[in-house]
Amino acid sequence: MLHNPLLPGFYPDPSICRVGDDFYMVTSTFSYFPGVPVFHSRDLVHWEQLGHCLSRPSQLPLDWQYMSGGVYAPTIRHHDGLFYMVTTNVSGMGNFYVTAKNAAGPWSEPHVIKGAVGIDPSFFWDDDGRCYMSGTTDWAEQCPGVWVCEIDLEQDCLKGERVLAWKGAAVNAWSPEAPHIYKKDGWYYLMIAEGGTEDYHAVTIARSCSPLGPYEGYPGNPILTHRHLGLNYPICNVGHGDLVQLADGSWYMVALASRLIGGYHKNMGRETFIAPVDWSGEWPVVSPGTGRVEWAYPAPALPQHPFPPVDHDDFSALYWNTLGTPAADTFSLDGGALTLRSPLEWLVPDELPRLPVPNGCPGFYGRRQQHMSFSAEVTVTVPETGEAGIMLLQNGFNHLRMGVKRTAQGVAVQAVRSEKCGRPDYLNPREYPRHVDVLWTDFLPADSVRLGIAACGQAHRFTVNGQTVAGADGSFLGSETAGGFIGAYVGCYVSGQGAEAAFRDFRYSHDDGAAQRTDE
Ligand code: 6LW
Repeated sequence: MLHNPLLPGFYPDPSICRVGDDFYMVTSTFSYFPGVPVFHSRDLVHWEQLGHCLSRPSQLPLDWQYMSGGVYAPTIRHHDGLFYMVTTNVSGMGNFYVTAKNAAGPWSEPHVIKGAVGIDPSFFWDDDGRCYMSGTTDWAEQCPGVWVCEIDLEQDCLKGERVLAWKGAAVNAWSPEAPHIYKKDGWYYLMIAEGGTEDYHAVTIARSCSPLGPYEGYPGNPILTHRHLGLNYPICNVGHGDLVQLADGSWYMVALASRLIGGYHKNMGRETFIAPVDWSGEWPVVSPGTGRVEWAYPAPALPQHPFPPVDHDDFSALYWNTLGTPAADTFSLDGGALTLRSPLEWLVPDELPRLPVPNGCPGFYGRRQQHMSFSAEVTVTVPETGEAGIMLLQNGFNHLRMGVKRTAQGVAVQAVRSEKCGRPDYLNPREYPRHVDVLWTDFLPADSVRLGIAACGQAHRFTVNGQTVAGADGSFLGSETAGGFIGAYVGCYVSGQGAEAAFRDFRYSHDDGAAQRTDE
């Protein structure tokens, strides 16, 4: 079976392409480093991560970045023996692409595309070899819509004027974005997302006899949305899709959506889902028969190709990220042990969730929360200065953490809930009240301690050496209250000027069975 979510956890804005018998997929990563993970599959069911498109600081500068800044929606395509990944670094570089002969890398240095405004870039090659770029109009432009323009990949610039190709299906459509062009039966189809990335999200489509338009909307739009299913439907905010055609001619769509945890709370952010598409007629029919994204579908008729399981607990696994671009001395891995360094006390200042250091990581190394019910534990060596521990991080303001620090009374162990709601990622964070609650404190005569955070839905528990010491509701950890575009990470943190801490034996386990996928 094909199970949803296809990529559980914070894997938004999926883009997919096929090269022969192999499928490749990328997703957006905002301020996490390395950026834009690349996944590979041969059957659409099993996926392995090959690496990242943006793995060097020169490809992904993240200076003084909001956590929801950085890298927005990527597109992956393959043309003439080369992979192209085109995306936007919204806080500096703008629209750029990187190329690779092998999707596992190495990927090139960024090619910044001159004259390409807005976000959500995509490439389409016509049969005559010309390449067209599509993207959204800039937020500052008067007319929201998606644009198309021929692009010169020798000079990395647009050829001629951008054409406002389509403004979306709805009258005064919100946030027309995520355009991709496909050619089928002589028509150029322009598929976009509209309605915004929250509960009005939708996928709509138009077509033209020229890649530059004019595009005419499908009268049956949208082709996919859950906007009419209400805020209790367990898969919500479906949109931002990309299509792939299999060798047998059948089609599939990958799209982003969120699983709800205990109400309209999307702690894990936007995840990657998949649905079959019947495109035997003139317009694509997504998830035929039900019209909504299901928890499972029959697998495509392809030979099964599983991959060996990944040890997610190994700090060197590809799933681990720093928050921000790490400086050379930010962290080191020695065998199974991690040493993490912080340039400053980053859990206090009001400037967060903007990354508090220029082109640097404040002192966080984590992996995505991928399950509604999970448990994570790590052994922390008490740092000489500063504080270190385990954290379930939505952003710098909104997190649960269990940490240790040296005090005059001895080694203090604390469970902390930090909340600052009111969409601080978009607006001036100072305008919103922040609550930092110390839920539990004790003093231990130890130099190292095993700290844990576990969740069963929104009921979160803090553990010390395997014993539960405190609990907290976690429903403030979703972007619908915390703001921004990202999903929760769980990992190791250290905070304090020059503070350094060692971590070992990280364990992440989960209890999500098939039943919990449906939020039962
Ligand atoms: C992305 C836009 C969107 O660029 O959210 O859901 C933005 N869609 O297309 C950030 O992921």
